[in-house]
Amino acid sequence: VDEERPVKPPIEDVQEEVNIIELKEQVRMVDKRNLNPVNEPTNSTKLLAGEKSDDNLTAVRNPSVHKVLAVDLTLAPRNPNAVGQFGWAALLSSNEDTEVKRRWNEGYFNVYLSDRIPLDRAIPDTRPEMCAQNLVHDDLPSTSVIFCFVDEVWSTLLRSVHSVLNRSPPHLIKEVILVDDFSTKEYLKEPLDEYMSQFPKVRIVRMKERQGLIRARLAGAAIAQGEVLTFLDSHIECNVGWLEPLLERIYLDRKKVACPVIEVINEKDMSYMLVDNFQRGIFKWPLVFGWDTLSQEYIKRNNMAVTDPIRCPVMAGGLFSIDKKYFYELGAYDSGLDVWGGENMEISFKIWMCGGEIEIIPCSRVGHIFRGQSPYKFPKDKHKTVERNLARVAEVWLDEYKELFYGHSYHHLLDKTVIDIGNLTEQIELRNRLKCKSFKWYLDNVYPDMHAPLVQAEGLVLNLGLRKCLSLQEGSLQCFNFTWMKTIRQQQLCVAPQDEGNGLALQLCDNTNPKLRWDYRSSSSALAEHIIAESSSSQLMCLEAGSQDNSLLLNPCVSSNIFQRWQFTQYHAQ
Ligand code: LR7
Ligand code: MN
Repeated sequence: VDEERPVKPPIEDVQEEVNIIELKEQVRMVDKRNLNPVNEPTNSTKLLAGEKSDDNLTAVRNPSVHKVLAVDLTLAPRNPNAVGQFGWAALLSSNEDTEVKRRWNEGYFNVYLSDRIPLDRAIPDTRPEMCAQNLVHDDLPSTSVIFCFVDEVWSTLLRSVHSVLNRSPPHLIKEVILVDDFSTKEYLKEPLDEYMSQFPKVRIVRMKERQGLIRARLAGAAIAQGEVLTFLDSHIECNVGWLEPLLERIYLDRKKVACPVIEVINEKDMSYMLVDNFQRGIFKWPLVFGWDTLSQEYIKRNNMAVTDPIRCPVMAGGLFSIDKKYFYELGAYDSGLDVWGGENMEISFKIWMCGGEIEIIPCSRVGHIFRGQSPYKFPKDKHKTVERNLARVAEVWLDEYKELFYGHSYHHLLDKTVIDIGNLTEQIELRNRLKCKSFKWYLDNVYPDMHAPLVQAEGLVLNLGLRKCLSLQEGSLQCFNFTWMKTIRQQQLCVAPQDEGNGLALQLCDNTNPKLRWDYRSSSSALAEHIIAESSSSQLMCLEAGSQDNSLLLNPCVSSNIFQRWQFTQYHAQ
């Protein structure tokens, strides 16, 4: 998932048609769509073979090109020579570097440059050619476009709105709702009201306190009058013909949730970059979003054309259209999700498990600025916010598979005294009321290629031929599994150290009890260890097979002790 995916260069003949500055480093192959999810270690940007380093601004600087004055083109005819026009990389002179750097953190992209690009610039039409043959109905439903934002950069917010107004059939746009999530910037107050007053379709709603994007979207949806809700991030550019294919899909089936292909507005040079076809949205444990290219085999088997909708196990989150009534039938978003993150998983599982479908529509394309960091402040710690949201989603939707979520580095979330994930009654009731299918059904039917073994390893055995002396090895009830919760489990019972002495016993499993957790150290030739938390002894204690009888003991770990070496008959984790 985290591999680089190639981005195709913008369409070549645009350059010939238009007499603009020769651009050498036009094509940037680094895929910006791979987010650095907060719940995964960040990878530094990888480059494709033969590429130049991308970690500076020199690629957008060309001393022979002059700074183009910021021309307000909103009301003027398009200027083919304007900086960034046609989605080409905009070039700045080297003496502008300081300004570029100075303003970078306002949005964690090239804000200085964005402010110089026309608000209604043209971008290359990146739709597959076959899209021209697609027909849509002439009585499509109208949509309310909802942008929520907090401290968004002025020029990108406006460019986002202009792209909707300019590139959508007017009769399909019921309104554009801007939900200001309690921004601190002055320019987003009266100046924004004033600017938008020239567009009768634009409505502005302001949150009275910071709510986060989930509750801000809900506030926008609550006042929406269109038949379809279309959610967009506030730093996007809708491409030619983006809307009709989304609405057509919903028109044909109101339970389909349609997403555009998310393309890339380069955060350094603001060029519009198209992405490869046949990409779907997926997740890996612990609920980390990613992109995945459909295999040739899948494409062949389903006889897929480049323009065919792509079924997605999960959506990226920010850009999609959904029938408004259906959105509310599904219970909208869980309003207990805070600020940012996880809501894409929630709505995706909910849609699939409760009778809907999520698709990427290749003939609908929208560019998005992928930023390395969030430019706005989080009311609480970002990691904590996201993991709490994800834990809510896991508890409501994942059934027994939630162990895989917690088991992939979220064990600490099991301790509900450390983290309060809030009340879930309403969400669980909703799931029951809607008679949603199980997560297993979802895995089997929507995401069958997902690797989701319920335990890490099965069949605990001693490493040696000493099976006879070990009672665990005899009879049908002798099979112990090593779970994602790190327990050594046999049905409902778990191997537990006794409070006193070095004996062990079986007790009812309790995933929240850290005393039942064992570390399996494959490096020290299959050793199951139990970490004693008591501060008095920081010594590692290991599960040991009694050498004389059938007993199991807990003894200080000694790596040379062969009675402490354990293995399993089958391992499932990668
Ligand atoms: O507290 C907040 N209040 C807000 O109004 C935090 C954010 N926001 C706004 C913000 O101004 C922006 O317009 O919400 C929007 C999304 O925030 P971003 O742009 O910081 O999010 P992102 O693009 O980094 O992250 C993706 O995942 C998010 C998880 O909650 C949301 O679903 C985003 O919409 C989503 N973006 C996309 O899907 C675009 C493609 C990214 C990919 C892959
Ligand atoms: Mn975004």
